[in-house]
Amino acid sequence: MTHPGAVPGLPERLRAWLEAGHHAGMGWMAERTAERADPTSLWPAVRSIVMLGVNYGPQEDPLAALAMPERGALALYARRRDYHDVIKGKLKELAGVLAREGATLKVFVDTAPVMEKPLAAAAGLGWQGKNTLLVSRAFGNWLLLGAIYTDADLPVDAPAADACGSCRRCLDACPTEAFPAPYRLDASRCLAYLTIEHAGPIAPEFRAPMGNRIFGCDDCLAVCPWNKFASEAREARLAAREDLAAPPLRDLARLDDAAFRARFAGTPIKRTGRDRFLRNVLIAIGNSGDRTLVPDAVRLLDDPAPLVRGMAVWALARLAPEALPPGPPAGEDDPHVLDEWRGVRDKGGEGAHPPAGAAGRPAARSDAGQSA
Ligand code: B12
Ligand code: SF4
Ligand code: SF4
Repeated sequence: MTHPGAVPGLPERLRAWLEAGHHAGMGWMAERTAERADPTSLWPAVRSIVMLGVNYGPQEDPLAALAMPERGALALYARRRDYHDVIKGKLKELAGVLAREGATLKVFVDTAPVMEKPLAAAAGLGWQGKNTLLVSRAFGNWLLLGAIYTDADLPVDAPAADACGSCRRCLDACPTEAFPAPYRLDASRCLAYLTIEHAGPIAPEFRAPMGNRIFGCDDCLAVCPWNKFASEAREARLAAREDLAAPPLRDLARLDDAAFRARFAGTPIKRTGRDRFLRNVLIAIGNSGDRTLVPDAVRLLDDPAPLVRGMAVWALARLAPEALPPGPPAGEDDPHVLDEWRGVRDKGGEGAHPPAGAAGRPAARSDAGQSA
């Protein structure tokens, strides 16, 4: 538990992040900044804040799928039911108890401008690590957060001290060099942003480093030494779905809109929509080195969605340039798709560069910034 003034300097830190453009295309982060950085601006009556962390610790190595380039790697949080629903349910239970004492309450899980990590750190759940996430001595990096604001005066906890020390594993593990400095993240370079939040084509420089990460990224979480104290998630409603541990890219490339919605119903993946997801799957196919996936990429050259057609061009140019027709089909007039075709022509084909998966491993940090 903490109080609304527990993190002085938050408005300045948020402003610096926004001024640096580190929110990328998330325009909503630049709106309602006063409410985000100061709980009393969001709700003047707030006196105390209860922060909740829900453990979603993995059963196995969360990065195991990265060694299987013909399969997709999904962030751990996404391989299960949408945490928003689950945490909101838990917060409401807790809020019910406080409400019986006569308090007024508001419950938030990403639903309002609330800075959950610094508030959770102030409430003693852990500290913000150099990867910017809330790291706990008891659960490592695997806590999802939610908040209750209340007008009741509750006792406050002491904040937890930063225990990163001289470690910088998370910073060094990032495949796209998304940390301009410790404790600072430039979302425009982060694969979690690019694969989930970003709507358009992913810039070429990030495609090879993506490897087979098709929804989110756990690299800077999974390498943290504090995870040795983590335990497996106990909340049954957050149990991981086995079919999402490392799904074959072939199956994912065949999803139409209805199949996509059915497969990912109730998970955070559904939110991105089929076209954005297929964009990511095609980049993974391009990186896979698995030529049995060529027919699927060829078929997607004719997909109704320009985002998908464009990435099919890139994937084939990288995986099997000889399978790519000599130029765009007559009638192709989407500027993004035509750009991809131009890219192939100008560079003589991405296939000139060995796909990341060709060596049996997905692209790692050393691939960042290479031709893609
Ligand atoms: C926007 C957002 C994103 C963006 C930007 C992430 C970011 N780091 O800001 C993107 C899309 C990239 C993203 C990615 C992910 N996200 Co996100 N995201 C959010 C969201 C909605 C807001 C975060 C925010 O306020 N950012 C603004 C910046 C300015 O705030 P900040 O990160 O706290 O930045 C601080 C530092 O810069 C610090 N600072 C600056 N200098 C210094 C110096 C020192 C010494 C210190 C200590 C601090 C410091 O000051 C800032 C303010 O505290 C929150 C939910 C919420 N409402 O809080 C979830 C949230 C942070 N995400 C979450 C998760 C799980 C993820 C992913 C792991 C998902 C995945 N596997 O793909 C990745 C992790 C990437 C990463 N390393 O951060 C969880 C994190 C849980 C936890 N244990 O921390 C949250 C809290 C959602 C939830 N309800 O559980 N996310
Ligand atoms: S989530 Fe992945 S891409 Fe984003 S900062 Fe962490 S390691 Fe880098
Ligand atoms: S990996 Fe190291 S530097 Fe990064 S959050 Fe964990 S302890 Fe801190």
